[in-house]
Amino acid sequence: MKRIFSGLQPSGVLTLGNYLGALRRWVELQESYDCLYCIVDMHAITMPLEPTALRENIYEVAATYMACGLDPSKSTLFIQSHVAAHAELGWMLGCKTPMGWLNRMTQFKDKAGKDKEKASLGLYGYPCLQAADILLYQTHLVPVGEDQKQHIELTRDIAQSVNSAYNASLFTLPEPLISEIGARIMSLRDGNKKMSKSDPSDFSRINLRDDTDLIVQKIKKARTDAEPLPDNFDQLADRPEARNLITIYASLQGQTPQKVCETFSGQLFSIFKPALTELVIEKLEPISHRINELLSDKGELARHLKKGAERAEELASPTLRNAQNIFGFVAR
Ligand code: AQP
Repeated sequence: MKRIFSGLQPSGVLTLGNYLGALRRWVELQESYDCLYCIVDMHAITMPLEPTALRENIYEVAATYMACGLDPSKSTLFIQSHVAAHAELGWMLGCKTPMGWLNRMTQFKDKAGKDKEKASLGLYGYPCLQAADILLYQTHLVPVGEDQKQHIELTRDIAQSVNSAYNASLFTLPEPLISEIGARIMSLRDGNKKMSKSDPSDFSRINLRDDTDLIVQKIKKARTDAEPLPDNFDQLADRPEARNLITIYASLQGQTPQKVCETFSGQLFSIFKPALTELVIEKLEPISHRINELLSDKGELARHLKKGAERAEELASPTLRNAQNIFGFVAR
């Protein structure tokens, strides 16, 4: 059976972007693949984050995974730092990755901002740890949003260069798996910026745990324009905010954006926004309700995560040992 690996950072409350770009797809995939879904806490500390918030977020992400439909009896759900092989292989791959490759990564440029001198080494080396996450499990497919495509390509480059440097087939070359619709959900305040859980403005995103009132307010305040909606999605090329709201609707409704344009053709946002609000609430309310239920028993969540980590460790161990041997380390 082909293997899938993916992960989410517990860097905040998960958003509609995380759901549509990643989680929803993961749930479908668990029916036909051997899936490992990780809570990548070691990635989350590459940016400033309070320890108490991180701990809360980790449980919250675990509860969100399960509330969205990930089933611990079908998928391996675990916390990255519970499997030390991630850090070990991450370091080894970092030593084999030219800085020139890392310098091209747009995520580092976006997250480091203007003051690169203050960014951490961890943020710069993030893609090497991500490569380790994926390569440890001989992963075939990595379901991600569009924003992560570059990192998966880098993972392939690292795997290929290590395999050929040591003339060994140490790592399987993974492929990204990117949905056609919902792969890039944008901020509600700026249609050219990705919806992100760490954006300082809460009104830039819809969180999976937002209550009905907040969803109503956020969609009401979402930036749009005064033009009516066209009957053709392609005509929204220069209207990023309108394009984004149509994409969200289409993605949640399981329709093409073109079909949504046909339905709402000629309508203003005063008509479209309430329809979108209703749909978002209908889809997210059961999820947020279930998250709250699951969070009321953290012991149970921890038991699932422990079992997941045990399986992940078993799977990761042969690849790590092999890599250590090939690199020339002496076995203990
Ligand atoms: N806006 C988005 N649209 C579609 N997919 C998205 N993803 C994230 N944002 C969107 C997908 O969610 C998965 C996990 O992301 P992550 O937590 O590892 O980090 P990220 O991509 O950097 O996501 P965020 O929400 O923007 O986190 P912060 O703010 O901490 O950086 C990935 O598959 C990603 O593609």
